[in-house]
Amino acid sequence: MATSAHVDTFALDHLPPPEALPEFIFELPELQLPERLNCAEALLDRRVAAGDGDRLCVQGQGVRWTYAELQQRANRIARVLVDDLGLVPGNRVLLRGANSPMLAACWFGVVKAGGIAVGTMPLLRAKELGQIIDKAQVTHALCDARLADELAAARAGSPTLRHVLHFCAPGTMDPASSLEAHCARRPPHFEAVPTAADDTCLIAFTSGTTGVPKGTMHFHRDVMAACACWPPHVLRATVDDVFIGSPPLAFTFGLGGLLLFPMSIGASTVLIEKASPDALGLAIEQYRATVCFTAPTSYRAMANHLMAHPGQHDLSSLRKCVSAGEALPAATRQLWRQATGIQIIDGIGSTELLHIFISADEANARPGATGVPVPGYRACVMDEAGQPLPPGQVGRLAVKGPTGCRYLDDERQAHYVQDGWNYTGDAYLVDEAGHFVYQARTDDMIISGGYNIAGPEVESALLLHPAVAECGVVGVADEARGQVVKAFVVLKPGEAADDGMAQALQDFVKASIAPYKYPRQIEFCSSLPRTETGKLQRFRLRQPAG
Ligand code: 3UK
Repeated sequence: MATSAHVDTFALDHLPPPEALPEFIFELPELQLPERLNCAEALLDRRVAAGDGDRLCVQGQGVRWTYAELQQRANRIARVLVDDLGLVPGNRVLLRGANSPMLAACWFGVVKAGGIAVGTMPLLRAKELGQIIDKAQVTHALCDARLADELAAARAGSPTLRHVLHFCAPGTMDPASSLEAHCARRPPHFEAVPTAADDTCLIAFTSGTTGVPKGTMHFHRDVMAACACWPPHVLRATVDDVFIGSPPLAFTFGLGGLLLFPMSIGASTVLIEKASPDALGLAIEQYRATVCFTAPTSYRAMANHLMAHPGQHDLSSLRKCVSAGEALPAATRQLWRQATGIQIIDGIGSTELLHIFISADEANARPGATGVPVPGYRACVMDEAGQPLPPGQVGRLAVKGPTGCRYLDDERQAHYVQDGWNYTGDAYLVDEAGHFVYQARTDDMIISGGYNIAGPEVESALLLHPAVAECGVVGVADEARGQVVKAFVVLKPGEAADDGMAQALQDFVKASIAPYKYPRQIEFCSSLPRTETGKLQRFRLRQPAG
């Protein structure tokens, strides 16, 4: 192994001990990576050196940058970090902003300089930012000026954070102190720091909804491994594709899908700030985007909109659509196909494993199933004792491959990694054809009257009813049955939320899946609680109303 280029050894010092790591496998020829590797150099500088500098790379917020232009911006940012702010390789740099070309330039600037990028979701408040800063011992921050307040509040209690620069500063801020002003005073050249392939370049915090956030550490080689597995084997986009989508770059689903993967093939990406289903539909049309990444609910909302207002949006440029973050209900797959003709590519990934490890392309998609292990990965459904289960039986999903879980100084490492396998916390079964079929998060399984019931299966059944816009199904405490199935249902506009509707929905579910799974309780609501990454917050549905 090449020696580390980190001068600040914080990441090295806080990796899990070797015996707590998952097994890593690098069997594919494309996973034979060099020992010296800076992934920013590999994705950006090499592209420019190969003569593709004039190709369009990133657009959004009124700008269009070629690869050479992004490189120059990243170089100036790296110079500012090193020359003005004293960054040394291994320092952690917090990034805060909605998706934008400038945020992408910051990511590449940090990583070229040998820094460790720490992305943060735009909606995080001071308390959560403070936890992240403390956990990752963040030393520097680059922050969109419009999101400055919460970071300023967090900074008061976070002594490690020494330097903050703002970008996109409005007229009211001192323009000379902005990141852009610093950049203008620096040359557009910067040689990437020759990091080791196993130097950490990214600490991604989980979008977990409870407890202290967990930081997952990823090496330069992990980034290149993620680019070498799912994108060429399943997505198979081309250099002329225009990527677009909603997940924040702070979420590794967005970082990969909207930045690393397009750049790994010399394609271009559109980074939009607001990506509600409406805004995303509009942007797809405006930019003639061809490859879209978003969550299942967003496809459902866009499809419903398209069907309700035919001809209003022209999404004919789209050719590939990727769904991840939570299970894709068969009804949503079908609806999107009806609305656009496109078969969605579903894929399960996790922050711990960086990106997607089980998926199916358009030709192999099976409604209700996630797919098969992505080349480079192995997956297995295990019983409680860690033994593989036969097809058809529900157990715990275990995965290994070229990427894997390394929590930053966290006892929960022993929970995610057992016997060299990454346990994602999902209950799955493998069907006779070898497809992995999602059931539920293991701790979300509903046990009612002795039966195991997976909430998402009931949700999928309800979503096929024409009156249902969205729904969430959880178990609530019940004296007689232990738990009973309860559905929270958002109806489409104009539908009546009354007892007759509840009865109709119950009958509808009983007619399509085993009757004991039907929701004994139904509560109508106007929206469902979701994370910034589109995941339903089931724990909030379980809390008694109040
Ligand atoms: C769930 C899915 C069923 C599953 C992610 C793609 O979601 C991502 O990372 P997170 O750490 O959450 C991981 C958990 O989310 N999940 C994700 N995708 C699916 N469940 N079908 C799916 N297609 O519980 C998993 O354990 O937030 C997704 C790429 C990168 C990611 N970080």
